[in-house]
Amino acid sequence: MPRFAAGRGGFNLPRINAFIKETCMQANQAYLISKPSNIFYLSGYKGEGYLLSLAERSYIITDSRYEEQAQLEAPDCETVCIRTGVSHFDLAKDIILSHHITAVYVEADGLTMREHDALRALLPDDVSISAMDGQPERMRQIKDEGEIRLIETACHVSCLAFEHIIGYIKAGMTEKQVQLELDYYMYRNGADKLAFDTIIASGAHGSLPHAVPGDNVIKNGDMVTMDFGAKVGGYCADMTRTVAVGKPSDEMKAVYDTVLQAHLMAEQALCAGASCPAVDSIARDYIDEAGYKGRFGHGLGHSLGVDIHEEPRLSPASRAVLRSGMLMTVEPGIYLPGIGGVRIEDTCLVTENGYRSLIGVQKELLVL
Ligand SMILES: [Mn+2]
Repeated sequence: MPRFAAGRGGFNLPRINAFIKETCMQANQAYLISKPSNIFYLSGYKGEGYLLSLAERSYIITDSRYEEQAQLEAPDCETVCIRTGVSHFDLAKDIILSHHITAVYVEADGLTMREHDALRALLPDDVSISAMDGQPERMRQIKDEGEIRLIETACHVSCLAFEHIIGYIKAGMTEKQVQLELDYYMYRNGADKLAFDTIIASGAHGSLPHAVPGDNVIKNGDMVTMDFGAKVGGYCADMTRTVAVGKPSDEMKAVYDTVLQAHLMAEQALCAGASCPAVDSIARDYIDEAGYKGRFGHGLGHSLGVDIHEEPRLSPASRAVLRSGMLMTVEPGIYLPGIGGVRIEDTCLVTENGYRSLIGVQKELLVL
């Protein structure tokens, strides 16, 4: 598998410059980024610490364990390291004061109250601290070509793992066995990490949308839902397939057909300009009208990228509109407590005229 080194060789200087533009950053302003996914997105750096971005220069504030890594991964930033008696925020304060910064912006969902209070106590009263306006997350909604390539690769690795696992699953295995084989296969075939903990849910366990694979033994006639994804070069894939091990019941077969139809109809509706709640309701209304009202409890899908769940969401509560370059999952499900569940999920690229699914494996019911 090809390896991708996002963050090497100046790749991120355009990102930092775009961030400066997006925030309309002034010479007296500083942006303190503490969420690892935003630090990575903007600078390329994957380790611990903070990114302090100023109009004229950006800094990675970290410790000696990460010094060399930060210099390699974020060559466009200056790396500064804490030492005994000098904390991350002491270093931030020195940079802030030496650049005559009067306004510091932080991530409202990135700093703990303890961190906020420590920073406040260190800075002079005439330096304000306030929440930034979600600019990194806003930028992350639209993926560039490099990001799309990484997500495609992550999806490809995930699909290879699916092709492998359908030849492996047998009645008598536990969910945990299937999970270990799937995860191991992804790691051996190009995954740097897993995008999230793999879900394997068999039989009645399938009614839990986020089931944790356990010692449940897969029985003949069970449906098995597998929700998983590789992470490659810092970017996630997300896919779900439900397969039958032996002939399923007529009831579960009908559930499968309904979910598949809802999935296909919703996917067809993906297009730049489509409203997120409208796409959600295509799948939801179909499932409701098929007699499963209330059995599809979660949203239809979500965006993904550096994180497995990003904005926007395909959900009734969303007010977002799809744009070209967004990556969205489409994952309707039906969950029947005590009986089982079905979910079918693709990761899709939204385009000007429609969409392109990055998950190239069969959706019609596979009976193993
Ligand atoms: Mn998902």
